[in-house]
Amino acid sequence: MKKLTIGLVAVSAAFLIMLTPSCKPKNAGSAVNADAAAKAYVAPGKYDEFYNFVSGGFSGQMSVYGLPSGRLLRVIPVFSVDPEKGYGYSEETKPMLNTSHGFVPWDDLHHTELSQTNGEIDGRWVFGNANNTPRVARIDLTTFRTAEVIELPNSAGNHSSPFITENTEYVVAGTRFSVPADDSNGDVPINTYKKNFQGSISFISVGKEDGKMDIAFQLRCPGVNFDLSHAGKGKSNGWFFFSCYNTEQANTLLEVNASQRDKDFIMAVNWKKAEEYLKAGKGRKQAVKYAHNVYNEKTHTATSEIKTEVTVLDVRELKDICYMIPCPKSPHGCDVDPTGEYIVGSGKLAALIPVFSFDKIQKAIADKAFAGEYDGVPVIKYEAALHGEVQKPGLGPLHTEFDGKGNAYTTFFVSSEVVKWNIESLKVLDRAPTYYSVGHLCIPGGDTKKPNAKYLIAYNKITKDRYLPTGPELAQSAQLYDISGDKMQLILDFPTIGEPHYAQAVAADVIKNRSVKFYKIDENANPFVSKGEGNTKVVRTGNRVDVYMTCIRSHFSPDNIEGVKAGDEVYFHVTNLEQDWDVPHGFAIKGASNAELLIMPGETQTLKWVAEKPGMFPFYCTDFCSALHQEMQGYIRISPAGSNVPLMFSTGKNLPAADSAAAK
Ligand code: K7E
Ligand code: CUA
Repeated sequence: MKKLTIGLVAVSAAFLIMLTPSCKPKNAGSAVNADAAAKAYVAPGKYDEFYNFVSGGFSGQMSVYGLPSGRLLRVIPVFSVDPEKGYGYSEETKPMLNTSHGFVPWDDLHHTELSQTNGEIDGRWVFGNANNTPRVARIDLTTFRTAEVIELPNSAGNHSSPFITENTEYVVAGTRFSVPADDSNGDVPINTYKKNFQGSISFISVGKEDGKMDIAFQLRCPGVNFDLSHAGKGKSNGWFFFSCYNTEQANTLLEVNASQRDKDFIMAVNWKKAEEYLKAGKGRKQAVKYAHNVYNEKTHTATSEIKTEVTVLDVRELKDICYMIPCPKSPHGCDVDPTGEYIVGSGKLAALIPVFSFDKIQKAIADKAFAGEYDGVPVIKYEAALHGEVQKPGLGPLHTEFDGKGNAYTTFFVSSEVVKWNIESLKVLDRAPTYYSVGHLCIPGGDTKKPNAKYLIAYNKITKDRYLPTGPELAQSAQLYDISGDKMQLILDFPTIGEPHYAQAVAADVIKNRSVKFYKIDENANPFVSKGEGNTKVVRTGNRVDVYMTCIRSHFSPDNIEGVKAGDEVYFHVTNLEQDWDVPHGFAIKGASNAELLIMPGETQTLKWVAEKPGMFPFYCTDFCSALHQEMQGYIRISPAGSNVPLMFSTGKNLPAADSAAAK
């Protein structure tokens, strides 16, 4: 949160001040006692009970923690290059970061969403959103790798994303920024927002077996900011709910100008209806450009395809797809309880939490209990949709998850706490301080039909004095609570990578036995594979040199290469011949301007390296793989352009002497 600029005036100043983080809660020092700490203790050699998939925020990655220990198990590169793993640097993975804007090496990942079957987490995939250059990624949980990335046209700031339907039929993504449509002239005055800007929601279909994503259709919506969303479930399956702010349609100083109205909206979307219209041919084909990137597990190679068309349904014309439900005030989170009956809006600037009833929404639609239209979309009367309000819950409600026992847990950014309340009675039952301003929260399965409500994790935006100082920026933090009893009990703090937003967790058993241990070398279909040392070679084509290399404990083959010349483009295609769990080898070469390779057993990865000048260039394995890891190395000799040193390579024996100077 930024400090208030002097000069901003009265109207919203009080609310804005509310939004700045609170001071340090009292008793911050003694939050955890030894008994509580024992609950988070996972003995050496023991596994955690849960996997926790945490968004990395502006790191663009996703991190995987074990719970309850809070141990960091892995960082999965998704939308940002990761030199540690060669992601976005190896020739095979570069296409994953291709977009209609070209290669984009960074993004901002806010939300993780695990795939579901029948409204329960099935452990197959986890999705993530790119907030900046709008994309959705699918991570395969057999490999913990990004398997697919799809870009979203007509979007900017893909924030209310990626949320899924209860059988993962769709991953849904709403644009944060409204912008002119991609096929219209965007070169218009900014203050023509009301006339020229539009909202867009993408329904991305997901292949039942292979998970393959495709943009099934988009909804053209009023120009507002879509913030978050969740699918209906059970009785409300077939519907999707989006929080909207800036219904003022302001285009400048939103902190004031988008806080004018007493109520913004939750937009209810009948996606089954949209499907009917789509079938009936009511969609308009629109010319657009977006990238669709897929990683092939057989070739260990990604491809990127630019697609050129989407089908758009205009909700201002097809009146019974979307309905606006007034929601106080600048709603952020939009969460649906496990029964599918209750929809919770969390107005950042509201002093209460409104809870809407799906049955009442249906009745209001049937009775036409409307209070007019908003930009062509019917507005349901607030009272007609409302189940009730939680009164005085706290300040700055953001997000809600559920325990499956009739209770909801809401985070409060301003008052820095998690508040437990009963969904039926709307009574506050418990509150627990967080240290400090909390954003999202996660209960394993907490947005599904079957929460596993043993723990709750709060993801905090600001940690102040929880950790040792680390310069001007402190570690971001997660806090773990035991919620198995009536009262929440804080049991652990752990720092996180980047800035955590949403996270999801699932019982370890759902995932751990599916984990791939290594790639079968026989099935390696990378065009540059060497399936044994006997197949290794070095091939020159003009000034391109392809090195077909293998690695196995503890040498490369070839490990002596001569006859490469300054200016040559050298492609090291390194195949890891190991067929054992957890024996990666690394490959790094002096002067490489990209990264290392980290090659999994049975895999082939390629590093491009330009031989800039004559000299001797060592390469080595970066991953400690055996007692003789430090011996795992080699040399490539670079001769001047035009030299006569013949192309030669070997392992375990000397190359015939060729003297570059003498050969001239
Ligand atoms: Cu951090 Cu989900 Cu981007 Cu709320 S959002 S906190
Ligand atoms: Cu291979 Cu170290």
